[in-house]
This record gives sequence, structure tokens and C-alpha cells, in this order.
Amino acid sequence: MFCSQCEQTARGQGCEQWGACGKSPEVDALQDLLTHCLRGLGEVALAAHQLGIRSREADVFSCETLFSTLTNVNFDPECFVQYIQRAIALRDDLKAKIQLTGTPVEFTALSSFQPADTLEALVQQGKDIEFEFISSSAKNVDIFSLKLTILYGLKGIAAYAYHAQELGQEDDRVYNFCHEALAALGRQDISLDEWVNMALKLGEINLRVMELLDAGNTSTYGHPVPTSVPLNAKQGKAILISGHDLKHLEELLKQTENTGISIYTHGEMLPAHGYPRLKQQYPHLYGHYGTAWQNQVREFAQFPGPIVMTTNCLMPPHDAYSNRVFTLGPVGWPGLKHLETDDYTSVIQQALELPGFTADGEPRQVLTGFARNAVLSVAGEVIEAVKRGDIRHFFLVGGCDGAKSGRSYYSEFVEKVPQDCVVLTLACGKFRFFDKDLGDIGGIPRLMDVGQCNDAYSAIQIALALANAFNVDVNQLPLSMILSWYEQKAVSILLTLLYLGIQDIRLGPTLPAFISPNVFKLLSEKYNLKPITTPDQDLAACLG
Ligand code: SF4
Ligand code: SF3
Repeated sequence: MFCSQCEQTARGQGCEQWGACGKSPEVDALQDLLTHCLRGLGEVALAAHQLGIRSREADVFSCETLFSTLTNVNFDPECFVQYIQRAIALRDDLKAKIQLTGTPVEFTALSSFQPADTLEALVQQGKDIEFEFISSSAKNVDIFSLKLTILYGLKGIAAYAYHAQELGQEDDRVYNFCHEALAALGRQDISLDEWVNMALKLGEINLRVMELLDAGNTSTYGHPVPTSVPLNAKQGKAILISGHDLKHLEELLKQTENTGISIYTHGEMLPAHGYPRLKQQYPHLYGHYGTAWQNQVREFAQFPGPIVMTTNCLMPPHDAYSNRVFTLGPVGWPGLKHLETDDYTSVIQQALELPGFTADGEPRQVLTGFARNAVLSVAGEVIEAVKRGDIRHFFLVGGCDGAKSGRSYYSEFVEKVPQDCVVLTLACGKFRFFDKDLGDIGGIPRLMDVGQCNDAYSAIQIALALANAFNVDVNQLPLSMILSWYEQKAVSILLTLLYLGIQDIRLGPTLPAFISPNVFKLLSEKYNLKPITTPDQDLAACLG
């Protein structure tokens, strides 16, 4: 196997024996084979679109299944076998429809690829395809690096597009780009500059996807408002829900109304508490449990109820709690109970059988809900505070968390931020400092949680609105971005920031293994993208 898509990759180069995330070589090969089949489906879907034939099923399927190959989402070989078969069926269905039009269309070998009949043979096909793809790196390591960047960025786009369509927000431009970029990955006739442009185009399309997702979230659940969320347990039955999917959370809340069960969020689900139409409508959306995803083995073992995983990050489950974990949508692990629909009957039944929390915990709280509307509603006060010199600088300290050492940089950085500076944060990296009381500056909190990684659009809008209010370019704002990455959604967000021309981003804890030295040189020359160093050195540079 070879996989280098996340920050945890072995030796900072690539997982070759077994995934550091727990992904087996078998699943890795099946994921590569699925991607190959999606490329064929993409080629046919594009040709069909040109003839006015649209398959929404193929569009959404491509996003859902590409999402399933993102780090820490799906580890179940059987699930990938089904996805592969479905990709081929959708492709052939579209091909038949094209044929019926009588228009001759030429396809590449991708669109006639036939998967094998047995699991073993499928795995071998996946390995062969992977070998061929990796071998192409010898021709031009920089183009290979850009292809990987695009493939991984597409996984991020697919995840966001999947969430957006669940909330009724879609744009054919997004689906077309995904099909186009997937189909292009095998081409040898594209120059380095054209690959660079495609990576930036990916950033542009990702901005559109995040805009759709933001519209889906806010039109369905209202604009988040600053909300205090209990971190302590409440006596009684409990269900824990993790991941990013608000729609699944809403369904769970509906079905647990008047059951006496309290719903606790975990990980990236924390910002759900800020949405008025979730929090106010469902008072049993009680509190938040646990910290970052990499602590789940210890924390899930101690949770006295069932656990629902709606998206990443799922770690290899421990025997101590695996019979209490339910997966949904693109998430999977062999042997875990997978819910095919949003019917939570079995989860509720298990919650009622399990003890729940036997006593109330010591009261502790955290604030969330500082999305764009909440922050911009006090924009006047913020601008005045900056003009008076009360606020010297803003830091956006956001991104993924991860299991590797070196991530204490981010908590140390936030602790060392001077008293006259404000920290905006988003995504799961915040769990290293989310419960710190940093106080306020004239009533403006010094630590504001903008939301999930899915809310990066909100953070971008805050920056653009402030730049507009100060009548300066966003790069001239007293704002520094200190980003942490782990999985592929972060890759798509980084490409969006570069597409927007954001300069001086500091990225860590390590640079992506798939970015070649030349590609990084290009990015650092054009955008001044740089690796993090030490909190003291970076703070001094940002404030200097
Ligand atoms: Fe390795 Fe990350 Fe790929 Fe898992 S997702 S196999 S940890 S590079
Ligand atoms: Fe986190 Fe897995 Fe990236 Fe949504 S939950 S940010 S790592």
C-alpha cells in the first residue's frame, strides 16, 4: 500500500505496511480502486451532461463515496466492494442513456474498466492501479505532487458538497468540477502550470461549496448565536453524537424528544449548540462530552450510552465500547452497527438499557456560536476597539487536531497571545485550548469559536468584512492565520485561502508529505506560505 493523504502518515512520508490511522492495505487498495471507478463514472457523467442528461444520483454518489475515502471515515472492505459495484452500475446506466441519443461519444479505457468478482481479486486490481499511479511519479515528481494535492482536495470538496446537498444546497458547477478533475488525474498531457491552475480552481470551487454548506446550515438552523454549553454530565440516560453532520443530529433530536434521554455532542459537533433551531427547539440537546478525536478510545469507553459517528474522525474502536458505536452515511468499520437510514430506534433502545450518568457532574461550561453573523453584529465595537488600540491583533488559530506530538505548539501559542489580542478558532484543533478562559477586551471575548472546519466560510467572511470595514486588503488587516492540518478537508480549505490570495499563512505541525520541495517553494514564493516554528518566534513575527 501507499497512502500519504494525512498528516499522521508514517515517517512523514507515506504509510506502506499498514495505515497509522488503522487503515489496512486491503482497504487502501479498495479505496484506490473505488477512486479509479469514480474517475470512469466522472468521464461518462461529463459526457452525459453535455448531452443534457444529468444523474443527480451519480453526482451525490461520487461525493459520498469519495468522502468515505477521507482519513478516519470508513475502514470496511465490504462497504467499498458495494461502492465499486454501484459506481460501475451508475456509469453503465449513463452510458446506455448516451447511446440512446444516437450521438457518438469517445471514451477512454477508464469508462470500460470492469471490476473483478471476488474481494481478493478486487484488492489485487486496486494494488495494480495504485502501483501504476505511483510509478507515474518517476516521470515528474512535481506534477505527481500536484495530482495528489488535487485528489486530496477533491476529497475535502466531496465531504462539504455531501453535507450541503443533505440540506438542499447544490450547484452543478461543483459536481462537474469533481468529475472533470477526477477524470483528469490520469492524464499525461497537462503541464505543471496547468496543474497549478487546477489546484487554484479547486480552491475556488471549494469556496462555492463552503458557501452552499453555510447557506444550508444557516437557512435550516438559523445563524449561530453565542451559547454556553455544559461540559459536565447530567444524571440520566445519554446518547453521544460525533462528527460534522447537523442533519443527522437533527433527526436524532427529533426521535429522542420526550424520551428523557439527553443528547451530548462530541468533537466537531460542539458548534451545533449555537444554532437556534437546534438548541431552542430541542432542550434535550444538553451538553458536550470529551475532547479531541484522538482521545476517543479513553473517552468513549467511559461514556455510559451509545455513540453515533456521523463522519470523521473514527478511530479503530476498542472492545470496551465497540458494541455501543453506530455508524452512518459514509462512515464504517467492520462489525460496527451501521444505520442504513436515519432511524435511531436501535440507538434509543440501547440508551434506555444502559445506565446513563448516575449523578450530575461538577458544573463546567464553554462558549461556542461565534459564527459570522454573531461576530459581525459587533463589528462596530470591534472596529472601534482596534482604532482605540485596545485590540492590537487577531489570530485565527484553526484546523485539525491529531495524535502526533508537536501539536502542543497550538495550545502554547494561544496561551502566549498577548492580552490585547483576540483569538478566533474553528475546527477540532481547538480542543487543545477550547475551555481556557481568556477573558475579554471591553466585552469582546478574547477567544471566539467560529465553528466546525465546515464553517471555514464563516471565518473567511469575517476576515473579508473586516477588511471591507477598514477599507484595506485582507492581507493588510492585523490578522494572522496559524493553521493546523490533519486530513483532506484542510487541504481544500488551504487551496481556497490561496485562491483568495491570502498571504503569510503559517501551517503545521508538519508540512504535507505529498507537497514536493519545488511545489512548496512555488507556494512560499507566491503566497509566503510557511511552516510554523516556535510559538514565541511566530508570535513575534506576526506582531512585529
Ligand atoms: Fe496513513 Fe493517513 Fe493514509 Fe491513514 S490516511 S493510511 S494514516 S496517510
Ligand atoms: Fe477534525 Fe477529524 Fe480535521 Fe473537522 S474531526 S477538522 S481532523
